[in-house]
Amino acid sequence: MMRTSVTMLAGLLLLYLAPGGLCQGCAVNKDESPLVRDLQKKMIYSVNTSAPPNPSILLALRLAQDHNRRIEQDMLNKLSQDAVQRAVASFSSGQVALHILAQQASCSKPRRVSANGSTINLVRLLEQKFQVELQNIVSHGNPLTNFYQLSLDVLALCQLNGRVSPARASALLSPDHKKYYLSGQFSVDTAAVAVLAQICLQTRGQPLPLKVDKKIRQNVQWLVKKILNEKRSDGVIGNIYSTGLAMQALSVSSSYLKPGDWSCLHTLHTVLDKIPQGTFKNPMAASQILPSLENRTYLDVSKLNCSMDPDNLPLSTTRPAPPTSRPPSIRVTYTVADGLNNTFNDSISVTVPQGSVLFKVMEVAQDKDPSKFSFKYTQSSWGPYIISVRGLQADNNQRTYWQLLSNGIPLSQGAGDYVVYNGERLEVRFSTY
Ligand code: CBY
Repeated sequence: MMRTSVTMLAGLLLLYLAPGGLCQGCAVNKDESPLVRDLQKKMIYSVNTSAPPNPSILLALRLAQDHNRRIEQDMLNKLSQDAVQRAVASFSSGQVALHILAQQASCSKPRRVSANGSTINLVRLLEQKFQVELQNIVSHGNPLTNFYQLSLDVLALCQLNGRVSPARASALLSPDHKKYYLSGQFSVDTAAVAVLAQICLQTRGQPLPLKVDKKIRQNVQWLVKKILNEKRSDGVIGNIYSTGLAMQALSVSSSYLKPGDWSCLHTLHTVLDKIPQGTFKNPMAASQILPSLENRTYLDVSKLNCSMDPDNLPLSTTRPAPPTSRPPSIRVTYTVADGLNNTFNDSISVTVPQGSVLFKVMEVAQDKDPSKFSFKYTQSSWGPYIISVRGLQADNNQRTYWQLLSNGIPLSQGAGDYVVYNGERLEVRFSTY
């Protein structure tokens, strides 16, 4: 009897001392929680009826402590409708994966999503889309999308016990420059989701064959080391927009960390400091940071108990009013360049109201001189994504894209979010990643 209690106590102590472990207390305290609630409310207000519903937002809201049940139910219904209507043709594999996680987090069954009298099996659809991604690797050397989405696919299939072989998945997510680097820069976001996916494979279902288990350990060890290499002195990992996913990855792989490798609380406080500055204004950015503020990860979605949710997040019906006074004008230089074949390189001076985003600059330039500055974009979950400038189009199979730069340095925000300042030199450059 005595011995059992001693063993139990020792076990508890170990759990407490484990780096990044459950009891380390990497959660916001009472004083800080209004910041988190604020972020949550902004995400809810951002939902706009003309844009397609966004599964990352519901996923994040479901992982939070506080809830507004009516709004979450409403989002779930809209996502189900969208899945039934658009999934087969226009969803990428990663979008299907996020829809699956959002459904699971809402205690709803991703294998039977119904709306308007139709039903769709999202897990089967993902299995099919995942196969098409793998075929594209064989035929073009690249997946149809990217390794971020392949990792989301493995994560969602693993959580739902879908068809995914751990042996093949571990080969797919093995260390490789082409998989984890974008434009010569290590992609912390991609690595973080790859860690979540592989920890899922390790901990769900049957124990893995020794060889596969070893391979996954090696992969995770490499990914964790690379993620830690991207840690800045202020605790940001990669950039501020990859930090939320990196926190999730490091907190599920605490057994791979040495004491002192990472202070979760240090990172958490830096993130909290950025909330009032509007750094996470983009609802997609908010959705990727929120789970880490709640000390949760995407691996927790299967553990949520929806009937226990409090309905404690009241929303005021009046939205914050936009400012009315007219801001002064500022002037910037805007350049479009074909950085690969040097077929053009043109600049224009543009005047816009203070507080304008890069996208506005691009529109004004396009109006002034369409023959040089015309462009096309698609609406992504992050906002406008530039697909072509002056008829020159980005191509995933060639790994080409339109890179956004300020004074020669790549932006860490998209054209719809980046606020320009007076005298700035902005550029949109055709590049490879
Ligand atoms: N989502 C995806 O497939 C996107 C995965 C992702 C790794 C993503 C970042 C990470 C995330 N957390 O969501 C990603 N970006 C990718 C893969 C890409 C490539 C897309 C093409 C492909 N192979 O699928 C590519 C071309 C390398 C890319 N991102 C380009 C850009 C630039 C877009 C410019 C344009 N043409 O409009 C840009 C603006 C970088 C630049 N300076 O040109 C860019 N990305 C940025 C800044 C970002 C961050 C956005 C942060 C923000 N606040 O807006 C990002 C979070 C993200 C989205 N990209 Co990419 C990375 C970061 O900075 N931490 C799956 C889907 C289902 O949701």
